[in-house]
Amino acid sequence: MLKTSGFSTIVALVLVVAVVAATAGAYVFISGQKATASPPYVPSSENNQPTQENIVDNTGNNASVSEEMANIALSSGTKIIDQTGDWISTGDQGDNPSFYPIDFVDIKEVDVGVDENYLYVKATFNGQWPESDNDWPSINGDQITWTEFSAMIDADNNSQTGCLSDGGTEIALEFSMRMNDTTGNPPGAHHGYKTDPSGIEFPEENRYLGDYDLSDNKMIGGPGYNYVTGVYPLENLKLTVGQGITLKMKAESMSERYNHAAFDDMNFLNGPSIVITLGENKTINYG
Ligand SMILES: [Ca+2]
Ligand SMILES: [Ca+2]
Repeated sequence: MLKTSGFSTIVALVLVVAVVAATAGAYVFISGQKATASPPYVPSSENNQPTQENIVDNTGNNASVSEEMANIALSSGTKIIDQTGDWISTGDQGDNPSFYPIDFVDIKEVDVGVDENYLYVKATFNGQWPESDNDWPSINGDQITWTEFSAMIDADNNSQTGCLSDGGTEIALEFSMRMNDTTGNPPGAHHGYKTDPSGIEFPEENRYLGDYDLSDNKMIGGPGYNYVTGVYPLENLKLTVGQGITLKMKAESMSERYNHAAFDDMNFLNGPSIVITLGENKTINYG
């Protein structure tokens, strides 16, 4: 029989604790649930510039980012508060003539934070995104099928440079969810970001050279939550802490009848400019 001294038992226990801690560190913690860690930055197959190696390596680590890390950066960042029930008409043909008050399309607050490696953007809505296909509302017999939040960044505060169709933006961050869609993680939920405007305005999918689809990675928030949080390497975005940027944001949804069943605009189409300094602890009442 193997005899184990008290000392070696302690050593063994310490080793076990260390291994468990190291393993836990390799997971992304999302709302108390463990999700297996894959590097959250994966370029889409359509566009390989820059390469996946660049994306994983250019921050100096494997990009295992927890929601807790995001919340620390966001809590010392900039908070932009939006009204609720502030629907607008875009003037497009596909507009719903009387917008549906879909609470999960209604932006309530956007938080922007940075640490030395990442930009964090969290959008909070007035209600939670559908958790499953059965949760998508039908209003007056019109089935809602899609929702999207976008944050466009005019990184040089010049509306005449960048993607002119997006208002002179150099970066586009996008979160969306579609009914009856089995792809994405969780199913139906997609997020990603675009960089390096090409100068081509149409077709729309050619507007940016850098196109990163993060949908294979577990979304922070999203389905079943009233928020979505995105994490982006500052180096890929060519942004630095302390830089002043202009934000243009919107949330919109589609139904079986309307291209815009509801539309909440935070300066994407109209309204006062939202100019922030990355890393500044400040509250802005957008109104
Ligand atoms: Ca709103
Ligand atoms: Ca610009």
